[in-house]
Amino acid sequence: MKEQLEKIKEEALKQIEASEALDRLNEIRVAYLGKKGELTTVLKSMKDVAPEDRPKVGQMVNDARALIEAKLEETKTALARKAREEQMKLEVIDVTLPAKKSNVGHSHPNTLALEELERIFVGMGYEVVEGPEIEYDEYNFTKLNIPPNHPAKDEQDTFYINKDIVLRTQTSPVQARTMEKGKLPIRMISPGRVFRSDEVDATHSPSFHQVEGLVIDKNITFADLKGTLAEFARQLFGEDTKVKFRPHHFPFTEPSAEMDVSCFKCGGKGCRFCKGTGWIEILGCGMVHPHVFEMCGVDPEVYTGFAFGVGLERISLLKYEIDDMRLLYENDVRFLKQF
Ligand code: 2NL
Repeated sequence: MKEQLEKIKEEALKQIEASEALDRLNEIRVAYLGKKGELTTVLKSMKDVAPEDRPKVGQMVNDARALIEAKLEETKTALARKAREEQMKLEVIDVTLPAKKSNVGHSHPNTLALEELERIFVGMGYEVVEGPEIEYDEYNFTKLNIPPNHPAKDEQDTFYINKDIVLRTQTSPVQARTMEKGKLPIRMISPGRVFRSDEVDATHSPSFHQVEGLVIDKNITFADLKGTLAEFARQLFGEDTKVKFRPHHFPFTEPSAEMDVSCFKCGGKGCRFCKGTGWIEILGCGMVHPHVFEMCGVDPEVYTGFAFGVGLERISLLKYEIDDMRLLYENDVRFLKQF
């Protein structure tokens, strides 16, 4: 019986040492220590042992069991550690690999055009002032010499929040508010979103952007307007750009004009871009109407001034040769990346 026990013990230890997986250890445990395991079988045959030898044999069986269990436990720990080390090796992070490329956005053509306009006017000493997109009818129309029932209210039809409040149709209310504050002289541009109740097509949108300018001081004349806007055109479209002023009408300026620039594509000879005329219409402008001054608290006997308004989309479309305004509002990165 003693030899049998020794053999079982040796065989068990040998198998434990040779095992390479935790599953295998469990099989060994069942085979030796389980209910039908080899050691258990020995215990069951105790009845064949002489009564006086039973305690000794019992002790030997227990020792063998303890030894096998200890060996199993020790091997289990070693195998688990080895498995973990291998896992760590597999999961190691190579910090020298190139990083994932992050998707960087791109400035919108309107943003690029606005930054260019701001750069030019800030360079001439203008301040950039922004204001609310929802305005009182009074600031959007009345104070700009567009009284109730004026036909310009039809041309600039907009979205009414109620009978007194509208989505602004121009950024001039920002300038009216600046004049009211009474700090003169003024040299400002007011860029921002404006609204008109227009159908969407290649050149119209119910929401677009405007940059208006306003200069008020003593002795400001139409010559200042022409000189300033000619310089603006040269900086925006190139040193050789010529400008031309055509008489026009705006309710808030008198006299008023539209300014054309010589076509920067053909240099004024006439091409597809300028529809054969050699000129491209750029902005509206004029001398601030004395009635506007009065309604905004500026004394027209002391001060004069000029104002102008540019459609920002018009500049982006021209500058970047885009032929449909709708492309500006579709948020397609493939389009945006081109500029
Ligand atoms: C256009 C024409 C213009 C103004 C805007 C203005 C503002 C004040 C007083 C007087 Cl507070 N005038 N703004 C003047 C002339 C023309 O815009 O066609 N814009 C796209």
